[in-house]
Amino acid sequence: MKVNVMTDILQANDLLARDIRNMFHDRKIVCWNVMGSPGAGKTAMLERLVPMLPVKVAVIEGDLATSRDAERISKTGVQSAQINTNGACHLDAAMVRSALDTIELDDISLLFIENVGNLVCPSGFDLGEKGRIIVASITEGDDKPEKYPSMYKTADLVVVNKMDMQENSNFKIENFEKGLKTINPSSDIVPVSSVTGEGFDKLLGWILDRQ
Ligand SMILES: Nc1nc2c(ncn2[C@@H]2O[C@H](COP(=O)(O)OP(=O)(O)OP(=O)(O)O)[C@@H](O)[C@H]2O)c(=O)[nH]1
Ligand SMILES: [Mg+2]
Repeated sequence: MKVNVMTDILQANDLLARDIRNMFHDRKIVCWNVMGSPGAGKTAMLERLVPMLPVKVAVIEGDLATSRDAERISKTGVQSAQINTNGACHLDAAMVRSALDTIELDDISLLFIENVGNLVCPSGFDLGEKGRIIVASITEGDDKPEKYPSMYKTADLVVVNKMDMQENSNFKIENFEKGLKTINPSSDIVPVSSVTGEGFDKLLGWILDRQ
């Protein structure tokens, strides 16, 4: 008898993610799964964006080890929770379900889940989110959408971070955009710098349009 363990794991995850999505719907909570490479600036983007938001926010942080990202987010004054995956390269719905128990859901209408830094594994795991935001950074190179299609094809929005470093890089936003459109024509794209704040008005507008 052939046992397809991966299919079973994904089916179980999808069932739990469906329950989480229904719960978010009932509570009118909009949830974004924030994904991207290690060090792309996922936490830095959230640190700048969260204080700009006129709605109540919480952030769930996913990392292999340490609580550093949740500590950084808590300094903005919003609720945060840290998941440590103990080696796993992605979050799954069961981990998110446990973290949700530590958040006052009555107090929020917007939730960001920062996934483990990885451009492959997180894409296969539904967390019950409304949609997906990929944070890319210009130091990764402008060819990444086509090289990591499984991730980029699931994005609703790609935030291209670290635009303040463009002068010293060979990154061309038009190459990146062309590759993204090939993989995922419906994704939006917003270039930003989490250091200077460039692009954050547009990013804020994108989030609030979907709130
Ligand atoms: N110059 C510049 N540096 C940035 C920007 N955004 C983030 N950084 C720096 O990039 C490094 C990584 O930022 P993080 O926010 O920790 O990145 P991350 O994607 O959350 O990383 P992981 O959670 O470890 O995957 C830090 O040293 C940040 O200060 C930016 O817009 N410009
Ligand atoms: Mg981070």
